Amino acid sequence: MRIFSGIRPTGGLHIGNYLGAIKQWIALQETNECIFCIVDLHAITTPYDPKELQKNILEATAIYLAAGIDPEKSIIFVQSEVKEHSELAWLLETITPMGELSRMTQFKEKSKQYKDYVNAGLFNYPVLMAGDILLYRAKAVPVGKDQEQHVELSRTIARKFNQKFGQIFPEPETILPKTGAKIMSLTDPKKKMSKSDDPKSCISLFDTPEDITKKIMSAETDSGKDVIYNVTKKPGISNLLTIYHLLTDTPIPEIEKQFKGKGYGDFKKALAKVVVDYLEPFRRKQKELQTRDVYVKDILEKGAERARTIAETTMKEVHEKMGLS
Ligand code: ATP
Ligand code: LTN
Repeated sequence: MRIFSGIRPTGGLHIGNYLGAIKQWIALQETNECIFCIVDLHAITTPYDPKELQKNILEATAIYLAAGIDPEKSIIFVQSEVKEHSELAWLLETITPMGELSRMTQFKEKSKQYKDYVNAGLFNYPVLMAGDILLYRAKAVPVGKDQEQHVELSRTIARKFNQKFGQIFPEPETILPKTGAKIMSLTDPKKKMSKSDDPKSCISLFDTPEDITKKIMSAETDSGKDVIYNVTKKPGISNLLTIYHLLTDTPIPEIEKQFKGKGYGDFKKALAKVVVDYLEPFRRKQKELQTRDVYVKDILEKGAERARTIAETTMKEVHEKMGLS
């Protein structure tokens, strides 16, 4: 099965990105044809520094590689290097209802977050994302919960195109992880962990052991002192239990038993150690890759070449169907 997913190069990734998206990618690449994209054209829809963008792209690629994406098995490339993404987005915009776009939760949230930067690109963001997926006729899209609505819209756009111009696109399915599809913020467990939020609210994959420990020890917890999973009554501790469970594979009831009679402090200390140990190989590989820019750039160039071949074939058919050639 062909699979497509992407992440915006908007700064260091956090464990939410890892547990919601990248961890699934690593498993999926073993038995599927996977295409993973660094979506720089999406990153420029919110405020950014052009001087930092190339650095962020290389950093995101290093993260993919450090996390275990294998360039021999999967295609890794930068979105703007394959021009067909912009072109297909434009063509799909002509069949996407404005009403659907104005219902998108991410658009509403980001427009609130960046009041002086509400641009047409931000509004059309989900169409570019649909284009990313449909360009490769991907059947499935592994993402976190917050992106489910965008994949749904991609299905609608694919269906509309097929009805209007003739069948070319499969309707892509979302692949959500069973647990971890929405890791919550450490400072406000009612909000999702987010790159663009306060650094104290998220654990970056490359935080130092000291920072990780500090952030976990000061994470917002709930009233009471028992380490018990209950999302409505104890959202803070439940989020930390989810992270512990996902990084150790220990079932949640087992963790609860282990910490029975102990307080939040003991549990947080143990969790900090789990996270520090789990992320140690990431830090090591990332450091090594930082000194190998040429190797990373070479992977991206080869990836873009392979992606282009598929993209060109799809665009030829799209042009024919739409009467553009
Ligand atoms: P930003 O704050 O810049 O919007 P983000 O932290 O939301 O960034 P994205 O680049 O939008 O991260 O998301 C990359 C991938 O990680 C997507 O598949 C998304 O669904 C997933 N993801 C993001 N945040 C979380 C989270 N808190 N829990 C689980 N998955 C997440
Ligand atoms: N919008 C996504 C990133 C993204 C994506 C995609 C994900 C852009 N194009 C195609 C899956 C498939 C986000 O995580 N913010």
